[in-house]
Amino acid sequence: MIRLFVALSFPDEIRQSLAALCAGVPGARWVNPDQFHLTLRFIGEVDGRTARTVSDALSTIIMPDFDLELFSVGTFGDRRKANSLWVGVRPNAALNRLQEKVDNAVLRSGIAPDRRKFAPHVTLARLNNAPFDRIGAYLSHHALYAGPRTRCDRFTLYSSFLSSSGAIYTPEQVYRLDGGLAEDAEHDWMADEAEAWDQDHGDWDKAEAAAYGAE
Ligand code: 2AM
Repeated sequence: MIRLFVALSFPDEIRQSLAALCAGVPGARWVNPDQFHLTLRFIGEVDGRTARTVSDALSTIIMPDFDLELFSVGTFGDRRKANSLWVGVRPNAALNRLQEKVDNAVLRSGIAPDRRKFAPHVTLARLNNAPFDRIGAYLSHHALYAGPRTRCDRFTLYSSFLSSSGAIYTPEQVYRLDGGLAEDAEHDWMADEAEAWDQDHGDWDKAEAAAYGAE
């Protein structure tokens, strides 16, 4: 099984700009700049075959490139007990359209709907009992933060590995918005995973095919 999500990754210019925001809240666990991303759809644990189906569905997405601007900061969780600190996005119809296309592709692959409304954000830190007044000061100080404008022409299927020092995100496949696959995915896990799955379940597939009278 593999834990997956679909997200936008960012160029170095944006990572550096976000990294500069990662200070000033005692006890915050700041995200490593390599790991910054904007989640379009969390998928969760799937087997190799489902992963391949999801990836095939994602590869059919085509739409024009668009610009994105990160803007302002906020928290999730109770007002007095925030659990994460994030950067938001200036309202962006094209980003919402991409999110809908990704969501539809994931649903078509048989993954359960995500009931939460899309709230585009880039998590900067996880918080655990951070002082309320320091969070308030941080939010006021960075309320008008505006990241460099960036062109989005691709999105990424990531795996997430939960280690003792936190989650490690790995880009597994990169999809260009013009419909092509980018060359810079880290490794061809889907072929490996899917092959392992097929080896484990091949006999079952054949038995099922026979039961349904297939050739
Ligand atoms: P977050 O940054 O706000 O925590 C990988 O876990 C990515 O998927 C994170 O960006 C996380 O958002 C997002 N995500 C959305 N729903 C999730 C869920 N139910 N469990 C874990 N991560 C989720």
